[in-house]
Amino acid sequence: MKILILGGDGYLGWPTAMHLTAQGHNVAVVDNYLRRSLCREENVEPLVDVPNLHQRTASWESTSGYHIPAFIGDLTKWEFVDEVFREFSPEAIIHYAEQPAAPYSMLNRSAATLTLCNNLEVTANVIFAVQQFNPDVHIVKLGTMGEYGTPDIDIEEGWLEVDHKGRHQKFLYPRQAGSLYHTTKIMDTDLLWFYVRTWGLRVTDLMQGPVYGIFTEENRIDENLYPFLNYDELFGTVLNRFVIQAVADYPMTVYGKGGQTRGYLNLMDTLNCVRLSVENPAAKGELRILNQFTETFSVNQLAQKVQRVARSMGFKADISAVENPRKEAEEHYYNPAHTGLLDLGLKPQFLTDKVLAEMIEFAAKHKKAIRPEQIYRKVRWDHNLT
Ligand code: USQ
Repeated sequence: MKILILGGDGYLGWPTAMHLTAQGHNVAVVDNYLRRSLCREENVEPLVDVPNLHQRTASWESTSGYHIPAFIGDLTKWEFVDEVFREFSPEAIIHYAEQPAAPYSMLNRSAATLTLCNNLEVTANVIFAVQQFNPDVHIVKLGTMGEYGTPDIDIEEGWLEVDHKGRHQKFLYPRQAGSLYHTTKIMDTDLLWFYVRTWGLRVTDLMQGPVYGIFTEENRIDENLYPFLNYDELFGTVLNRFVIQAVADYPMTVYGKGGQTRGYLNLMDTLNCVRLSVENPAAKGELRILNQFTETFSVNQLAQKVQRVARSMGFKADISAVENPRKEAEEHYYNPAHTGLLDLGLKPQFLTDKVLAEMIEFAAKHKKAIRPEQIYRKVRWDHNLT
């Protein structure tokens, strides 16, 4: 299939591009390096330097023979969207092109406004472009499990059947996010649902949990093909952070009581979930919602797993309960459904000791590059915006 990946420079976008070409698809990537420039502005950087998209596509082409055209530009600008769609008319679009970090969205007023405007404008432009150029195109949109929040009832896969005063209706499952970033994802879902009803678009909205890992089948051959591995408080996700903290002899930063439970998945599972979604498209006029994670863990459980494996490898790997900069439930019920992707054929790769040991080994190899001051800067979520 002809697949356009928006946000093709990112932690998920670049590995997805390689994976889909290796599976025989014809892929192009689009990015404006927003995440790179925000990291630079905030003085944080990934563990390992990541070459730019032109360099990475050239490295991938020389090792694999697959060519991936790269469009560099801003998808909030219609002229650029128009150019990309005219040059590469896709059959499917994978939309990752958003400011992806919850803590960054809570940093200050300009970060909040940027997150809101960027995420919603890109989603709107994707919808308008599909309607204008080819309404049959399947949009696969990366949403987040965080859209649901942590309600005290089971979380369903996107929808809730409601019986009310003797009548029945199916609604989007109630959403109540914990950060502005997560709230923009709810707004994305609403926009997509509106245009599915109005224009009969074909959409899959993937509610993804936090992702961990660095290796994929495609990138092991060449360090230049690795994705960003951020471990700072703004852009790093929790398990990647804990692995690097353990190696840096920095006590693992469990926020508050550590009972916060989420649905996690390996980076390789993200690639398979997205591929399965693209290869089995939603019907016309359907908003298909799939919960994208493989196992649930509390933050305490994650820290203890990392501690056990890291200690067996000679690291101290202490755990420290630090003040929680976020506003979130630290002990709560969590039971989300996730059968849709398994039904499509997903074979999960669970968080085994071997997977953790490999991540720890990688971090240890790059230990000298770790900057501890990036790890915990206490961006409080309940402060006044400035
Ligand atoms: N946490 C800690 N210590 C840390 C970092 C995080 O205890 O040092 C806790 C957080 O308070 C939270 C949990 O770990 O309860 C997960 O945090 P995270 O930073 O790994 O994930 P989050 O900010 O929710 O966002 C990440 C991705 C985002 C994606 C989301 C899926 O950055 O793009 O949408 O995971 S989910 O969390 O299911 O909404």
